[in-house]
Amino acid sequence: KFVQTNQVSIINLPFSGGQPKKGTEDAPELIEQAGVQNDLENLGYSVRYIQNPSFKTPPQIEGPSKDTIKNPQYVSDVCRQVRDTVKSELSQERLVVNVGGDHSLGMGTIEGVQSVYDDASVLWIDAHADINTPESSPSKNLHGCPLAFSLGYADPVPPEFAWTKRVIDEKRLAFIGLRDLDPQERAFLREHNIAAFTMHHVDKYGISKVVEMALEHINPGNRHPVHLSFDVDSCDPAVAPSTGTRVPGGLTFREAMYICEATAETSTLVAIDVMEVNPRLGNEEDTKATVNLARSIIRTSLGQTLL
Ligand code: Z70
Ligand code: MN
Ligand code: MN
Ligand code: MN
Repeated sequence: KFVQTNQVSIINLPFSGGQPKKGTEDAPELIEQAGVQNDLENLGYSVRYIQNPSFKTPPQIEGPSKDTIKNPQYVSDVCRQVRDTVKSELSQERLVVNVGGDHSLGMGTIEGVQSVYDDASVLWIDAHADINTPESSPSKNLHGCPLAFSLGYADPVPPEFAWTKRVIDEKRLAFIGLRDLDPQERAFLREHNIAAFTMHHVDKYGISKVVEMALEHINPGNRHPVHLSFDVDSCDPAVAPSTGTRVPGGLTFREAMYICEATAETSTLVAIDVMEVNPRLGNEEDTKATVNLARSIIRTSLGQTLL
């Protein structure tokens, strides 16, 4: 174990600036109200909650421009604060649970984790690879770009993101759940030989083999701390209906839990992100199901279903 204590910091990240749909800023509060603190206390953890209410409001309206990334200063400012908070909590030998918010926050959580555990592996569970550079991004939404910053692919780096660094190596990164890739994303995955397991691989090998291959690739012998970054759109829209980009043919609820359980079993987890829940999308039942999924991802990754 890399974290010896039973202390967990849950960092609420109410933020939607990395994509165009309002609503992901409402998710942390609803996930908190679902009873996550109680879940973790029942597992023997002591929980500290960190709120970031200021993330909800853009500091100023940034001019819409068709050819450049959206809200760069807002996303940058928030992600830099996220990096610092994650770093500070991990430095106190606590586990960190980051509750988003949209997945642009990942550039902040990754840098925060890497600043304390610089050989940590990243397991990215997503329908998307989120590895576009600002230039390659067809949508210009920054939630499609966090990994390009963490891998140092953005060239040129937009001035707002000059603080980002190449903090992870490709051999410490694996994906599960991919099924919606842009052309340059596919090129990066191939060119750099990144362990990318699509839904086709989940069908072909089954989830247990895929998770085994992914973890063996990024974390041979369980010698590295693991950062699990979970975008709920990796799951099928039937399981995670309230999310901004629903892509058919995703993970079942059990496949998602299997990933969390297998990660928990390694005893190497230092940080989890749960991202892209948007309670304003879908009906009340949809929102309940998606919030409940997020709650299950958190408690299962922290050992709920292990003997
Ligand atoms: C696309 C882009 C994305 C989430 C959509 C989509 C990225 N590759 N990520 N929804 N969560 O815009 O770059
Ligand atoms: Mn994502
Ligand atoms: Mn590193
Ligand atoms: Mn996604």
